[in-house]
Amino acid sequence: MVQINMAAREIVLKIVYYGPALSGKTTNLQQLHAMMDAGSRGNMVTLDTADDRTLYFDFLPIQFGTTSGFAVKLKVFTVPGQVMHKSTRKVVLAGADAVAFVADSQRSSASANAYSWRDMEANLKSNGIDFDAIPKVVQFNKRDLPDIKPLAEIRAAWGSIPTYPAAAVRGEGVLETFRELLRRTYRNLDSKHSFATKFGVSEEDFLKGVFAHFKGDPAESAEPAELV
Ligand SMILES: Nc1nc2c(ncn2[C@@H]2O[C@H](COP(=O)(O)OP(=O)(O)OP(=O)(O)O)[C@@H](O)[C@H]2O)c(=O)[nH]1
Ligand SMILES: [Mg+2]
Repeated sequence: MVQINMAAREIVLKIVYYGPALSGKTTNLQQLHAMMDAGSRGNMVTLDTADDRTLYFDFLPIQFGTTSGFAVKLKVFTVPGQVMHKSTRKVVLAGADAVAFVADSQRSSASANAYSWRDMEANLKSNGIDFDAIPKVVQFNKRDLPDIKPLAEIRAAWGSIPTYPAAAVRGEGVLETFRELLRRTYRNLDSKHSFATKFGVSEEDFLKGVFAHFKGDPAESAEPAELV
């Protein structure tokens, strides 16, 4: 859960990338890491099996300042998607402040996506986290592959939950997903902790603070046409 340290003027947030096996969670973190300037990111920790499947988690620490002098630390994790790692997913999800759900857009992955979404809901609840209230964004990854669900169909099915198209392997849609998640995280924090008035950190200040450290920051989320 969010840690706010008034004396050190510092806030620590935990963000978790969740989703079925092979959907591209680790790839999202690798791309975020590659796009950041070296001063704001820490080393990315990856615990893999031999065939590149996440065994325990990936971890990417990000640190930035805001114009009001507040330091923000983001601890970004991925869970291992393979079904057998259920208990690990629950542990990694503990204390999460926001979740990015990475779904695989291929039609053949629909049931794996649905299974993983329900698994996330159950694991959030068993960690005492309010599933409805936690900030979340859904990314439909692998838009570069054939036989994917059209975005219109996806959005009709997901209703009010924001969905972002991506081809994470090409770095497309990765920042857009992250930006929307951070925006929602900020708004949630502000409503719970009056962030803007108490700490003098506005939404713009918060988002600018982090996105100043990314190369090729996409301006307000214009959707790359080729992903639709
Ligand atoms: N075609 C295509 N392949 C992708 C995309 N994103 C990731 N991949 C590939 O999909 C495979 C799995 O990606 P990972 O990022 O390791 O998936 P994961 O969700 O971390 O998988 P687990 O750790 O097992 O849960 C890798 O071979 C990636 O290169 C994409 O946008 N398009
Ligand atoms: Mg992985």
